[in-house]
Amino acid sequence: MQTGNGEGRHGFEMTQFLPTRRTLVTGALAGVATAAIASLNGANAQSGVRRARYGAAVRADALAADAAYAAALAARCRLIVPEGSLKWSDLRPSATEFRFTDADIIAAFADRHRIDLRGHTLAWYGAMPAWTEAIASRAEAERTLVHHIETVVSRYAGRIVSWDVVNEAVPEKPATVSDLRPFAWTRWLGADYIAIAFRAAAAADPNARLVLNEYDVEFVGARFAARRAALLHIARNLVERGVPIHAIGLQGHLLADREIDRDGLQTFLREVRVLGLDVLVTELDVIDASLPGAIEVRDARVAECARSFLNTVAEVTPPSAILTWGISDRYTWVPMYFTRSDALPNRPLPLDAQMRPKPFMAVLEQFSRMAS
Ligand code: 9MR
Repeated sequence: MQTGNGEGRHGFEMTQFLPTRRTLVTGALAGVATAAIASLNGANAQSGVRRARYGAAVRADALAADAAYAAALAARCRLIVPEGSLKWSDLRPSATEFRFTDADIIAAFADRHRIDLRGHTLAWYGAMPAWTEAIASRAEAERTLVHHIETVVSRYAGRIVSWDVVNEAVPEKPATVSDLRPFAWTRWLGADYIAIAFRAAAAADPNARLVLNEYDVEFVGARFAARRAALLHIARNLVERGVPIHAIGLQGHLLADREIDRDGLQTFLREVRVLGLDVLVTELDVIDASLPGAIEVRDARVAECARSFLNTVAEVTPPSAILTWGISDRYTWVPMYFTRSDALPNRPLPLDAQMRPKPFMAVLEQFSRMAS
């Protein structure tokens, strides 16, 4: 099993924390972020290094159509991950076809700008095409899952440096630690689908970093504690059986009205480190539906929420990557589920809809290394 820093194709040096010119300029411009970032030097002093590379989830259609969006990604990201283009729903119109057009657009952009790629995701209940419901046996399920992973991972071997192999295996509200979210793979393969997926990914690209990705593990409350316990149970099981897994991905879709469970999350992260696993923040954004409408107040609260989360993580284990789920409020999934009652547009991401940096970006600059 590999552990370590998650270095990518385009280099990964351990850099001592030093504020960059951009950090200072943006920090000054941001103004309202000053309070939010004031305590960050403490976090970085504690962790000693700012090892996380910054990245963002990318939409292929927007990349092709929107030059300002493409420029913002190229200017800031050391890593990108397709937001949808590598999901089964997007790649697999039928049991016999693969459609790589959109994923290839994003991969070509990454190559052109010397940005590393992450892959999302090889097994996820949320993106199963309808045809998988017709799978009729354990053998067929295993064959289908393994064939998909072999085909997709080997196509991008050496280019996708890390994969969210299994996404959201834990049910919304697990009753026991071994509860799994039901879908086609659990129906036929039970809990084995997880090890099967990790082993197939490792066989297809032995150098890729393999990640178990999960959401809603950060907050105070019994449901979140149960989710941490269930996630740890899966990870421990894999490590004890020698299944190749390298990291836990904390999605980090932060609910602005919930308190981060500092003790609970840090205890969990220490356990993750004991297992020899790395930690990434894979889908960070701040769900602002409950926050006041006033933009300066809202943006400051969003930045503070992200800071509090990243600080809690970095004190135990500086993540090897921090990716936001999108880079600009122009393209975000948040209004699909969390529209505001005042009908104002959501502002969950580090750049606003005009690609201007918000206080959230200043926080990210304190915790991670950007493209330049
Ligand atoms: O942001 C993604 C959205 O555009 C898609 O419609 C949706 C379904 O594929 O998935 C969203 O991304 C999710 C990610 O894949 C897994 N974690 C939660 C993300 C937000 O819902």
